[in-house]
Amino acid sequence: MNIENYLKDWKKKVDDKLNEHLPSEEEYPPLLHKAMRYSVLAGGKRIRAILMITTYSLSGGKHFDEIMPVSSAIEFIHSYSLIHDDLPAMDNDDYRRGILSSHKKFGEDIAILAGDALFSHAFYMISHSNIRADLKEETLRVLTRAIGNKGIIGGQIEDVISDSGEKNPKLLRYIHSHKTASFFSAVCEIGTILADANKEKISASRKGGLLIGMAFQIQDDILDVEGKKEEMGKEVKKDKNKLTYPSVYGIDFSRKIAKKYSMLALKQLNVISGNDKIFEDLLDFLLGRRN
Ligand code: GRG
Repeated sequence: MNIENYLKDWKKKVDDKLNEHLPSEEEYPPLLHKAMRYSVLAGGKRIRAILMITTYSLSGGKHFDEIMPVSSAIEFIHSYSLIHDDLPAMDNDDYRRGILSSHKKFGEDIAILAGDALFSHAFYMISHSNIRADLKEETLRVLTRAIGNKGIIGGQIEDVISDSGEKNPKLLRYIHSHKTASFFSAVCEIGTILADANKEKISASRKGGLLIGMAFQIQDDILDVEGKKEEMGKEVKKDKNKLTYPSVYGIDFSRKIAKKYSMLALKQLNVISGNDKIFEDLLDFLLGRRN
C-alpha cells in the first residue's frame, strides 16, 4: 500500500474513534463538549496516533480495538496543546486547521477549559481501557514524562521566552527535542510497549521517535517561512522573533539537518520495521508535506 493511502485509511479510523470517544454535545455541560469536539474534529493529520499504531503493528500487536483509546488520548493531548499554544498569552494565532482557533470561536475562558478537559479526558480514556495493567502503567509512565516539565511544557516555556537574535544551537535543540520530539518519542515507544515488544525494540522506537520529531519540527519551522496560509490552515511567518532552525542555520541548511535526522531515525526504526519500507515512506512524506 502506498503511504498516502496508508495515512488516509488510518486517519479515517482514528477520526471515527475520536468522534466516538468524545462526549456528545447533548451531554451536560454542552458548551464545554462543543468546544472540545470543535478543536479535535477540525482535522489534523493524526500523525502521532498513526505512529503509535504503526510501531504497535510492526511489533506484532494485533488487538487494535484495545489500543484505540490510547490513540484517541494522544490526539486529545495534542489538540489540547494546540488550543493553549494558540492563546493570546502564547502564540496568539487566530486560525488553526483552517478554522478559527478555539479562543477566537468561543472566547479565552472556554478555550482554556476545553483544553484542560481534553487533557483530563485523555487519561480517563487510558485508565478505562482494557489494556493489560502492567502495559497501561508503563504507557502512563512514558506519556506523563513526555508531556510534563521534562517534556513538552519544558520545551514550550523555553520557546515562549526565546528570541530569534539568540542564535544558540544548544537551546534550539532543547526546545525542539522537548516541545515536539519528546511526544513523538513517547508515542512510538508506547506502540511497542502495548505490543509487549522486547527491550531492544522499545529502545529503538523511543530513539527513532525522538529523531522523527526533530525532523518534523524543523520542517514545521521551514513551513512557517515558506508555507502558504491556505495550505497550512493557519497564519504563517509567526515565528519571526523566535529561535528556530531557519533563524539559526538558514533554510537550505535546515533542510539538510532535517534530512540527517530522518536518516538517523530510519536507522533506529529499521530495528522494528525489518524490510518494511513504511518508515522510509512516512519520513519522505513528513519532510515533503505542505501543512
Ligand atoms: C502539556 C501537551 C501539553 C501542552 C502545554 C501549549 C503547550 C504546553 C505546548 C505547545 C506545544 C506545541 C504546540 C508544539 C508544536 C508542535 C507542532 C509542530 C504542532 C503541529 O502538529 P501537526 O502538524 O498538527 O501534527 P495537526 O493539525 O496535523 O494535528
